Amino acid sequence: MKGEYLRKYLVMGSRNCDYDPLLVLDKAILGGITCFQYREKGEGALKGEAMYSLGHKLRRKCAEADIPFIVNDDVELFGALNADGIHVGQSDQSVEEIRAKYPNTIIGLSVSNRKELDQSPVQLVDYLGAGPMFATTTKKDTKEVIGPEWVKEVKHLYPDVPVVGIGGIGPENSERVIKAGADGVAVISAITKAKDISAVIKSL
Ligand code: 3NM
Repeated sequence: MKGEYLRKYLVMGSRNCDYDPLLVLDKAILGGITCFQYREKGEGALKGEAMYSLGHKLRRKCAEADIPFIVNDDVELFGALNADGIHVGQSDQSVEEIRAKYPNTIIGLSVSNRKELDQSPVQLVDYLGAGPMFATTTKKDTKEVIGPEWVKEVKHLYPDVPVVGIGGIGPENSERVIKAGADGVAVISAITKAKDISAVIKSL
């Protein structure tokens, strides 16, 4: 995966939106996102048929706009939606298993500290998600805030692996993440909760 796809990476599920997620995605695509992750998580998250149905619609919009469509965690959903890639955390299905089954798909892996990085099969992934960069209330079980210095460390150790920062990122602090060496910023609430989604994406 080229690092430039990570530049403005919207992560989103129905729980993150105050109105129709399909409309939010439309606005975000118009605003200039470069990648999308369907992350159907949190209290009241859709399950089963409702999750698949929304996933299909979001997937179609990304395909039409030529934006990579990544699914969070759920390998079955990833397969059913014919997604471009899957993003996993440290305690999800192992990268080795996913790579063995899907040699050519995009795999992203979250790394929140040096210990996690050292135990990760970095050679098998297409990009790393580094976070949380800043405090966030969007995800309840985040690891300790580690800050943009973490991006610098990851890039120093793996200069050729694309890295996207995540966690508490918005227009006011995205520059710090990029200046630390990130290929891009992954954002939920700063985009999904914005009054003017286009303006926020432009200023990221
Ligand atoms: N992963 P917001 S932080 C999904 O640190 C997620 O790995 C994180 O939401 C990590 O942009 C996070 O609203 C939530 O802060 C990001």
